[in-house]
Amino acid sequence: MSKSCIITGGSGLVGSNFKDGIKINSSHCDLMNYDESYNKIKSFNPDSIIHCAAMVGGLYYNIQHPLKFFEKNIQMNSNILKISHELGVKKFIGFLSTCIFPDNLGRPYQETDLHIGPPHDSNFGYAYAKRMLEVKIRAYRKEFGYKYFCVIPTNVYGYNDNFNIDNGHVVPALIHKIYNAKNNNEDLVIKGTGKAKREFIFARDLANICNYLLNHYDGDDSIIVSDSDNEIAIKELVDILVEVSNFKGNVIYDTSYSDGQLVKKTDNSKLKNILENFEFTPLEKGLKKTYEWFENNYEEVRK
Ligand code: NAP
Ligand code: GFB
Repeated sequence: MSKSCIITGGSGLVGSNFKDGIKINSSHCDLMNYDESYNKIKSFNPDSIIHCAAMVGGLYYNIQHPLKFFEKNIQMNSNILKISHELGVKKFIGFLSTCIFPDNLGRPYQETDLHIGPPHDSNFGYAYAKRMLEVKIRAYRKEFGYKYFCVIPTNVYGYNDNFNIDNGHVVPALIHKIYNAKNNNEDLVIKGTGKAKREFIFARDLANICNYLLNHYDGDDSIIVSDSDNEIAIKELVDILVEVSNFKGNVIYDTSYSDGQLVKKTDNSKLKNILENFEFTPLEKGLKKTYEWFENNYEEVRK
C-alpha cells in the first residue's frame, strides 16, 4: 500500500491491524471538527483513505445511546467524505457492519438487502448512520465518478480491541470478564441466553482483505466481509473462550439481559469470488491469540 494511504481510526481494533499506511486517530484530529481535520489530512496529501474511525460499541452500549451513535457517526462520515472530495482523494473504503441489515430477514444477508427493511431496534442509531454512509458514498461515486465503496464486516475481534466490560463487544467483554473471574476466583456471568448466533472475523484478516480490495477491487458496490461458513451460538463462543483461557470456575447465564439480534447470517459469495483461496484465521486460534495478547498487555489495553 502506498504511504499516501490514510487510515482513520488507526488506534482502534480494525485500524491498528493494518500493516502499513498513515494511521491517524483523535490525537491527530477530531473528525467531528471539519477545519481541524481538513488541515491535518491535507498535510498528508493522501491518494486513498481507509475510513475506520467511528463511534463503536457492543449491543448494550448501543441500546443505551442511539442518539450519540447516530449524531457522531453522521458527523464524522460527512466530514471525512467532504474532505476526501475537496482533496481529490481517488480511493476510499467506508465501513458498514452486518448488524445494520434488516432484522428478521429469514435468509443470509446479501449486499443488496441493506435498505429493504428496518434494522434491529437495539442499534438503530448506529445502523441508520452507517446506512447514510453507504448512501453518501454512492452519491459521491455517481456525481463525481470516484472509486469509493463500502465493506460490510461481521463481528470483528482481535488485538487492540475495546475490552471495556460495559460498552465493549461480546468477545473482548468476555475475555476481560474471564480474566477477572480467574484472578478473583469468581463466577463468569454471560449476558442473555447464549442462543444468539454470530459470525466472527479476526481483525488482522479483515485488514489484509481491505488492503487487497483497495488495490484490486474496481467495483462500485459494497462487499460483505465475513467467514460465513463459521456461524456459532454465543454459548459455543463461551465454551471456546473457557477452553482457551483455561477457566475452571462456574459459568452463569443472566437471562435478564437482551440477546439482541438472534441471527445475522451472511452470504459471502461476492467476497469469495474476488478472493478465491483466502484462509480465515480459525476462531479457536484467533481467540486463543487474543486472550494471550490481553493477558500480556493487560496494563496498556483499553478497558
Ligand atoms: P474502535 O476500536 O472503537 O476504534 C475507533 C477508532 O475511531 C479509534 O481509533 C478512535 O480514535 C477513532 N475515533 C473515534 N472517534 C473519533 C473522532 N471524533 N475523531 C477521530 N478519530 C476518532 O472501532 P473498531 O472496532 O476498530 O471499528 C472500526 C470500523 O469498523 C468502524 O467503522 C466500525 O463501525 C466498523 N465495524 C466494527 C465491528 C466490530 O465488531 N468492532 C464490526 C463491523 C464493523 P481514538 O482512540 O483516538 O478515539
Ligand atoms: O458483540 P455484541 O455486544 O453485539 O454481542 P451484537 C452481543 C451478543 O453477545 C448478545 C451476548 O447475544 C449478548 O447476549 N453476550 C453475552 C454479551 N455476554 C455478553 C457481554 O458480557 N457483553 C456483550 N456485549 N455481549 C453489535 C451491534 O451487535 O454488533 C453494534 O450492536 C456493532 O452496532 C457490532 O455493529 C458489530 O453482535 O449483538
